[in-house]
Amino acid sequence: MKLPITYSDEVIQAMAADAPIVALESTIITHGMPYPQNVETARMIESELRSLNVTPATIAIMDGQIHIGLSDARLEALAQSKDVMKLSRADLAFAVANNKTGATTVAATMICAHLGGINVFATGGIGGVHRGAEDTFDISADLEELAKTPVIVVGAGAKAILDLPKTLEILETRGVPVITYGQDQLPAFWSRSSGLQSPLRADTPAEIAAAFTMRESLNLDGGMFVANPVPVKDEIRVKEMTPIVKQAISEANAQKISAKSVTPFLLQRIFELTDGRSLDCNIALVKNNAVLAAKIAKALKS
Ligand code: PSU
Ligand code: MN
Repeated sequence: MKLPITYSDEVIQAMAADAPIVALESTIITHGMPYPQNVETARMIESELRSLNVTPATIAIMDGQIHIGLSDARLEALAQSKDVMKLSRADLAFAVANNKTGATTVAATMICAHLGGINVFATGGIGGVHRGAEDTFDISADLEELAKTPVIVVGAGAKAILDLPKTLEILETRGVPVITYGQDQLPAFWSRSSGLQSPLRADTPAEIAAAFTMRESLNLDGGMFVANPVPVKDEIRVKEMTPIVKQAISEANAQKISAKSVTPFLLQRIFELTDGRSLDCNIALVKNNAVLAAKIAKALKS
Protein backbone atom coordinates (compact mmCIF):
# COMPACT_ATOMS: atom_id res chain seq x y z
CA MET A 1 0.00 0.00 0.00
CA LYS A 2 1.28 3.43 -0.91
CA LEU A 3 1.11 5.54 2.21
CA PRO A 4 -0.86 8.82 1.98
CA ILE A 5 2.15 11.02 2.73
CA THR A 6 2.78 14.38 1.07
CA TYR A 7 6.21 15.93 1.49
CA SER A 8 6.86 19.62 0.96
CA ASP A 9 9.24 20.54 -1.86
CA GLU A 10 11.95 21.69 0.53
CA VAL A 11 11.72 18.42 2.49
CA ILE A 12 12.00 16.40 -0.74
CA GLN A 13 15.10 18.39 -1.69
CA ALA A 14 16.68 18.01 1.74
CA MET A 15 16.04 14.26 1.71
CA ALA A 16 17.60 13.91 -1.74
CA ALA A 17 20.68 15.81 -0.54
CA ASP A 18 20.82 13.89 2.78
CA ALA A 19 20.68 17.31 4.48
CA PRO A 20 19.50 17.81 8.08
CA ILE A 21 15.75 18.08 8.72
CA VAL A 22 13.93 18.91 11.96
CA ALA A 23 10.30 17.85 12.48
CA LEU A 24 7.83 20.22 14.18
CA GLU A 25 4.43 19.37 15.66
CA SER A 26 1.08 21.03 14.96
CA THR A 27 -0.92 20.58 18.19
CA ILE A 28 1.12 23.42 19.65
CA ILE A 29 -0.33 25.53 16.79
CA THR A 30 -3.98 24.46 17.08
CA HIS A 31 -4.31 23.72 20.79
CA GLY A 32 -1.28 25.27 22.44
CA MET A 33 -1.34 28.91 21.36
CA PRO A 34 -4.00 31.45 20.34
CA TYR A 35 -4.32 32.86 16.79
CA PRO A 36 -2.41 34.75 15.36
CA GLN A 37 0.57 34.15 17.68
CA ASN A 38 0.35 30.44 16.83
CA VAL A 39 0.99 30.90 13.10
CA GLU A 40 3.50 33.71 13.67
CA THR A 41 5.46 31.43 15.98
CA ALA A 42 5.29 28.51 13.54
CA ARG A 43 6.64 30.75 10.75
CA MET A 44 9.34 32.24 12.97
CA ILE A 45 10.54 28.76 14.02
CA GLU A 46 10.61 27.55 10.43
CA SER A 47 12.66 30.54 9.28
CA GLU A 48 14.99 30.19 12.26
CA LEU A 49 15.72 26.60 11.15
CA ARG A 50 16.23 27.65 7.52
CA SER A 51 18.68 30.35 8.62
CA LEU A 52 20.70 27.55 10.25
CA ASN A 53 20.59 25.56 6.98
CA VAL A 54 18.22 23.00 8.45
CA THR A 55 14.94 22.17 6.73
CA PRO A 56 11.75 22.44 8.80
CA ALA A 57 9.12 19.71 8.48
CA THR A 58 5.92 20.76 10.22
CA ILE A 59 3.67 17.71 10.46
CA ALA A 60 -0.14 17.65 10.34
CA ILE A 61 -2.96 15.55 8.88
CA MET A 62 -5.08 17.40 6.33
CA ASP A 63 -7.96 15.73 4.47
CA GLY A 64 -6.47 12.34 5.20
CA GLN A 65 -2.98 13.18 3.96
CA ILE A 66 0.00 13.01 6.28
CA HIS A 67 1.82 16.25 5.50
CA ILE A 68 5.52 16.28 6.26
CA GLY A 69 6.38 19.93 5.66
CA LEU A 70 3.44 22.33 5.32
CA SER A 71 3.03 25.08 2.76
CA ASP A 72 2.44 28.54 4.19
CA ALA A 73 -1.19 28.47 3.02
CA ARG A 74 -1.79 25.15 4.82
CA LEU A 75 -0.08 26.45 7.95
CA GLU A 76 -2.38 29.49 7.93
CA ALA A 77 -5.51 27.37 7.33
CA LEU A 78 -4.62 25.01 10.17
CA ALA A 79 -3.82 27.87 12.55
CA GLN A 80 -7.20 29.51 11.87
CA SER A 81 -9.37 26.41 12.00
CA LYS A 82 -11.44 25.74 15.09
CA ASP A 83 -12.42 22.28 16.34
CA VAL A 84 -9.52 20.60 14.58
CA MET A 85 -8.82 17.09 15.94
CA LYS A 86 -5.93 16.56 18.34
CA LEU A 87 -4.34 13.35 17.12
CA SER A 88 -2.22 10.98 19.11
CA ARG A 89 -1.25 7.33 18.44
CA ALA A 90 -4.78 6.15 19.26
CA ASP A 91 -6.58 8.22 16.63
CA LEU A 92 -3.99 8.84 13.91
CA ALA A 93 -4.97 5.93 11.63
CA PHE A 94 -8.70 6.63 12.02
CA ALA A 95 -8.17 10.25 10.95
CA VAL A 96 -5.99 9.34 7.95
CA ALA A 97 -8.32 6.55 6.79
CA ASN A 98 -11.40 8.76 6.97
CA ASN A 99 -9.99 11.90 5.32
CA LYS A 100 -9.99 13.96 8.50
CA THR A 101 -7.92 17.01 9.37
CA GLY A 102 -6.06 17.02 12.62
CA ALA A 103 -3.05 18.35 14.45
CA THR A 104 -0.41 15.91 15.63
CA THR A 105 0.72 15.75 19.26
CA VAL A 106 4.26 14.84 20.20
CA ALA A 107 3.35 11.14 19.97
CA ALA A 108 1.71 11.34 16.53
CA THR A 109 4.42 13.68 15.22
CA MET A 110 7.08 11.15 16.27
CA ILE A 111 5.23 8.39 14.38
CA CYS A 112 4.96 10.48 11.20
CA ALA A 113 8.53 11.82 11.42
CA HIS A 114 9.82 8.25 11.73
CA LEU A 115 7.73 7.17 8.71
CA GLY A 116 9.49 9.95 6.78
CA GLY A 117 12.94 8.97 8.05
CA ILE A 118 13.32 12.12 10.20
CA ASN A 119 14.89 11.51 13.59
CA VAL A 120 15.06 14.93 15.27
CA PHE A 121 11.98 16.83 16.43
CA ALA A 122 11.64 20.14 18.29
CA THR A 123 8.64 21.11 20.40
CA GLY A 124 7.74 23.16 23.49
CA GLY A 125 7.22 20.50 26.08
CA ILE A 126 6.08 16.89 26.17
CA GLY A 127 2.96 15.52 27.79
CA GLY A 128 3.43 13.49 30.95
CA VAL A 129 1.77 12.13 34.07
CA HIS A 130 -0.93 14.54 35.21
CA ARG A 131 -1.28 15.46 38.86
CA GLY A 132 -3.89 13.21 40.40
CA ALA A 133 -3.15 10.47 37.84
CA GLU A 134 -3.58 7.92 40.63
CA ASP A 135 -7.33 8.70 40.33
CA THR A 136 -7.72 9.76 36.68
CA PHE A 137 -5.07 7.51 35.02
CA ASP A 138 -4.27 10.55 32.83
CA ILE A 139 -0.84 9.81 31.44
CA SER A 140 0.13 11.27 28.06
CA ALA A 141 0.70 8.84 25.20
CA ASP A 142 3.84 10.91 24.50
CA LEU A 143 5.69 8.90 27.15
CA GLU A 144 4.80 5.53 25.61
CA GLU A 145 5.79 6.83 22.18
CA LEU A 146 9.21 7.89 23.43
CA ALA A 147 9.66 4.30 24.59
CA LYS A 148 8.81 2.94 21.15
CA THR A 149 9.78 5.25 18.30
CA PRO A 150 13.38 6.20 17.50
CA VAL A 151 13.14 9.98 17.37
CA ILE A 152 15.01 12.56 19.47
CA VAL A 153 12.49 14.99 20.99
CA VAL A 154 13.83 18.35 22.17
CA GLY A 155 11.57 20.12 24.68
CA ALA A 156 11.94 22.54 27.60
CA GLY A 157 11.13 19.80 30.10
CA ALA A 158 7.66 18.73 31.05
CA LYS A 159 5.17 21.41 31.94
CA ALA A 160 4.79 22.39 35.56
CA ILE A 161 1.09 21.45 35.22
CA LEU A 162 2.23 17.81 35.41
CA ASP A 163 3.48 15.57 38.18
CA LEU A 164 7.16 15.77 37.27
CA PRO A 165 8.53 13.09 39.65
CA LYS A 166 5.96 10.56 38.36
CA THR A 167 6.71 11.57 34.76
CA LEU A 168 10.40 10.87 35.33
CA GLU A 169 9.59 7.52 36.95
CA ILE A 170 7.52 6.37 33.96
CA LEU A 171 10.23 7.45 31.54
CA GLU A 172 12.81 5.50 33.51
CA THR A 173 10.60 2.40 33.71
CA ARG A 174 10.01 2.52 29.95
CA GLY A 175 13.71 2.95 29.22
CA VAL A 176 13.62 6.48 27.86
CA PRO A 177 16.83 8.48 28.31
CA VAL A 178 16.15 11.96 29.71
CA ILE A 179 19.12 14.17 28.91
CA THR A 180 19.25 17.75 30.15
CA TYR A 181 21.31 20.14 28.08
CA GLY A 182 23.90 22.17 29.96
CA GLN A 183 22.69 21.83 33.56
CA ASP A 184 22.19 19.17 36.24
CA GLN A 185 18.60 19.99 37.10
CA LEU A 186 15.63 19.01 34.99
CA PRO A 187 13.97 22.19 33.66
CA ALA A 188 10.21 22.71 34.13
CA PHE A 189 9.09 24.36 30.90
CA TRP A 190 8.47 28.02 31.87
CA SER A 191 11.15 27.76 34.59
CA ARG A 192 14.75 26.59 34.41
CA SER A 193 14.55 24.64 37.64
CA SER A 194 12.21 21.90 38.79
CA GLY A 195 13.98 20.91 41.99
CA LEU A 196 14.63 17.50 40.39
CA GLN A 197 17.95 16.07 39.32
CA SER A 198 18.09 15.20 35.62
CA PRO A 199 18.88 11.51 35.03
CA LEU A 200 21.50 12.46 32.39
CA ARG A 201 23.30 15.61 31.31
CA ALA A 202 24.97 16.57 28.01
CA ASP A 203 26.91 19.73 27.24
CA THR A 204 27.28 19.37 23.48
CA PRO A 205 24.98 18.36 20.60
CA ALA A 206 27.61 15.78 19.60
CA GLU A 207 27.13 13.85 22.87
CA ILE A 208 23.39 13.68 22.23
CA ALA A 209 23.90 12.51 18.65
CA ALA A 210 26.42 9.88 19.81
CA ALA A 211 23.98 8.54 22.40
CA PHE A 212 21.26 8.20 19.77
CA THR A 213 23.54 6.39 17.34
CA MET A 214 24.68 4.05 20.11
CA ARG A 215 21.09 3.22 21.04
CA GLU A 216 20.56 2.07 17.47
CA SER A 217 23.77 0.03 17.49
CA LEU A 218 22.75 -1.65 20.75
CA ASN A 219 19.33 -2.45 19.27
CA LEU A 220 17.54 -0.46 21.93
CA ASP A 221 14.03 0.57 20.94
CA GLY A 222 12.65 4.02 21.30
CA GLY A 223 13.69 7.63 21.27
CA MET A 224 15.29 10.06 23.66
CA PHE A 225 14.02 13.13 25.42
CA VAL A 226 16.36 16.12 25.47
CA ALA A 227 15.36 18.72 28.07
CA ASN A 228 16.58 22.18 27.10
CA PRO A 229 16.21 24.88 29.78
CA VAL A 230 14.41 28.08 28.71
CA PRO A 231 16.91 30.98 28.38
CA VAL A 232 17.39 32.99 31.62
CA LYS A 233 16.01 36.20 30.11
CA ASP A 234 12.76 34.49 29.11
CA GLU A 235 11.99 32.33 32.13
CA ILE A 236 9.16 32.76 34.63
CA ARG A 237 10.46 31.68 38.02
CA VAL A 238 8.98 28.68 39.85
CA LYS A 239 7.87 30.85 42.77
CA GLU A 240 5.68 32.88 40.46
CA MET A 241 4.34 29.93 38.46
CA THR A 242 3.43 27.64 41.37
CA PRO A 243 0.29 29.48 42.60
CA ILE A 244 -0.86 30.14 39.03
CA VAL A 245 -0.54 26.47 38.06
CA LYS A 246 -2.38 25.47 41.26
CA GLN A 247 -5.25 27.82 40.47
CA ALA A 248 -5.54 26.62 36.86
CA ILE A 249 -5.62 22.98 37.99
CA SER A 250 -8.26 23.59 40.65
CA GLU A 251 -10.43 25.37 38.07
CA ALA A 252 -10.00 22.44 35.67
CA ASN A 253 -11.08 20.05 38.42
CA ALA A 254 -14.06 22.22 39.40
CA GLN A 255 -15.20 22.38 35.76
CA LYS A 256 -14.62 18.62 35.31
CA ILE A 257 -12.28 19.16 32.35
CA SER A 258 -10.98 15.76 31.29
CA ALA A 259 -9.10 13.70 28.69
CA LYS A 260 -7.69 15.60 25.69
CA SER A 261 -9.06 18.92 26.92
CA VAL A 262 -6.94 19.07 30.07
CA THR A 263 -3.66 20.31 28.56
CA PRO A 264 -5.25 22.96 26.25
CA PHE A 265 -7.50 24.20 29.09
CA LEU A 266 -4.59 24.61 31.51
CA LEU A 267 -2.39 26.34 28.93
CA GLN A 268 -5.18 28.81 28.11
CA ARG A 269 -5.91 29.58 31.79
CA ILE A 270 -2.23 30.04 32.57
CA PHE A 271 -1.98 32.40 29.59
CA GLU A 272 -4.81 34.49 31.06
CA LEU A 273 -3.50 34.36 34.62
CA THR A 274 -0.03 35.54 33.56
CA ASP A 275 -1.41 38.31 31.31
CA GLY A 276 0.08 36.60 28.29
CA ARG A 277 3.58 36.21 29.73
CA SER A 278 3.38 32.41 29.64
CA LEU A 279 2.90 32.68 25.87
CA ASP A 280 5.95 34.93 25.40
CA CYS A 281 7.95 32.44 27.43
CA ASN A 282 6.52 29.52 25.42
CA ILE A 283 7.49 31.16 22.12
CA ALA A 284 11.04 31.85 23.34
CA LEU A 285 11.57 28.31 24.56
CA VAL A 286 10.29 26.70 21.35
CA LYS A 287 12.78 28.81 19.40
CA ASN A 288 15.57 27.80 21.77
CA ASN A 289 14.58 24.15 21.30
CA ALA A 290 14.54 24.45 17.50
CA VAL A 291 18.10 25.83 17.57
CA LEU A 292 19.34 22.91 19.69
CA ALA A 293 17.45 20.40 17.53
CA ALA A 294 19.12 21.91 14.45
CA LYS A 295 22.56 21.40 16.01
CA ILE A 296 21.72 17.79 16.91
CA ALA A 297 20.39 17.10 13.39
CA LYS A 298 23.65 18.47 11.97
CA ALA A 299 25.73 16.43 14.41
CA LEU A 300 23.89 13.27 13.29
CA LYS A 301 24.89 13.99 9.69
CA SER A 302 28.56 14.63 10.43
N1 PSU B 1 3.73 21.82 24.45
C1 PSU B 1 3.22 23.07 24.34
N2 PSU B 1 1.95 23.21 23.94
C2 PSU B 1 1.17 22.14 23.61
C3 PSU B 1 1.71 20.82 23.74
C4 PSU B 1 2.99 20.72 24.17
O1 PSU B 1 3.91 24.03 24.60
O2 PSU B 1 0.02 22.32 23.21
C5 PSU B 1 0.89 19.62 23.31
C6 PSU B 1 1.82 18.62 22.61
O3 PSU B 1 1.28 18.36 21.33
C7 PSU B 1 1.75 17.39 23.48
C8 PSU B 1 0.36 17.50 24.02
O4 PSU B 1 1.99 16.20 22.77
O5 PSU B 1 0.25 18.88 24.33
C9 PSU B 1 0.12 16.61 25.21
O6 PSU B 1 -1.26 16.41 25.35
P1 PSU B 1 -1.81 15.25 26.31
O7 PSU B 1 -1.40 15.66 27.67
O8 PSU B 1 -3.31 15.28 26.10
O9 PSU B 1 -1.19 13.96 25.84
MN1 MN C 1 -4.15 13.06 28.71
